[in-house]
Amino acid sequence: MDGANLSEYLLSLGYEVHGIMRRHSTSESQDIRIADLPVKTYYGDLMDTGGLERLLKEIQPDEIYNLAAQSHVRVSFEVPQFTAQVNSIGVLNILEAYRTACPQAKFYQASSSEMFGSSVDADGFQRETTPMLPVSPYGCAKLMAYHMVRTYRASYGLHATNGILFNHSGYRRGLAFVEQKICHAAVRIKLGLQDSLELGNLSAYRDIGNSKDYVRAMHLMLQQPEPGDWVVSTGTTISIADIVRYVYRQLDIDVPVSITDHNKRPQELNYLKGDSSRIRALGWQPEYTTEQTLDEMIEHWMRVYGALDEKTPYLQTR
Ligand code: GDR
Repeated sequence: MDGANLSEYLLSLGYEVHGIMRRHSTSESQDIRIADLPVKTYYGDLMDTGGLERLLKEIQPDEIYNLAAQSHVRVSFEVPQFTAQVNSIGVLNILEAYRTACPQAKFYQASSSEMFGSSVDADGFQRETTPMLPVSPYGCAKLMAYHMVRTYRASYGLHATNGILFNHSGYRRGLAFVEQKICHAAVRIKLGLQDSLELGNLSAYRDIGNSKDYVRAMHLMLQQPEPGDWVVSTGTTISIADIVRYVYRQLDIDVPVSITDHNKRPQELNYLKGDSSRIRALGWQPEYTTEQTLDEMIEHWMRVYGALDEKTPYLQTR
């Protein structure tokens, strides 16, 4: 999602965009979200150090955005070692390739609010200075990467930056993430295509922005004379139960939610609300509220299911 939205934004600014993608056995779906964009793509993987170095040498980018990860928090409990390999060692691999092949470039690392874990400041916010106490293999792995970026910045004078992004979404969001799962299921329930919604923990709170706003923040960070670490968030928070209530109300439906263990995590991050004053002081602010982002997703699925003959490669490969 962020790769596609960031590509779109950079292209609109006149950038030439190169993207690395993993090879899947279903090759028709691996670049589905950027298929319509003039992005030059290459096969690559954060584990393939030689390939990363060769590509960076060849392309000589001005800016590098590392958005690659095993990005699902619950799944990180099922594949903790793989998650640590990709989300920690993988970042170290790309930092090494960057340092060797194009140290004059600027580097962005997709750090995450999941790094805060159980830690909240007394005023109810998380910010750049909040202690980080992750509660998932995903959060632990992202935290190591965050510190690697800081270490490489300080040790080698690289323009290496962490964006500490809180949850963000939009119509391109994968279906495994809760707000997209809810919007998709609710539209299907509305249209009589499905009769139930299965979720895990409804009492967690998340600060949910819009990916289109957040990719602007990523780019803004790399335009700063000095690298740093910036929180990106809306400053509001909503429970999963309230997301369900809002989406049901928009669609005028009312179906009980079934709670399944399969959708729960061994340990939950209960509460996120980010203070993004530092990046707002640079001129960034979100254009979308959480509710407007949910509306965007509801409308997307209504359009997809309302017009199945429409050319919708996004749907066809799901
Ligand atoms: P999160 O997003 O873990 O915050 O990480 P996710 O949407 O997976 O979960 C948000 C909250 O919803 C609860 N939940 C469920 N979640 C999922 N996926 N599926 C369910 O059925 C369900 N039911 C309840 C979760 O327990 C949790 O509390 C996202 C990812 O995009 C990360 O990559 C990113 O780093 C962080 O946001 C910021």
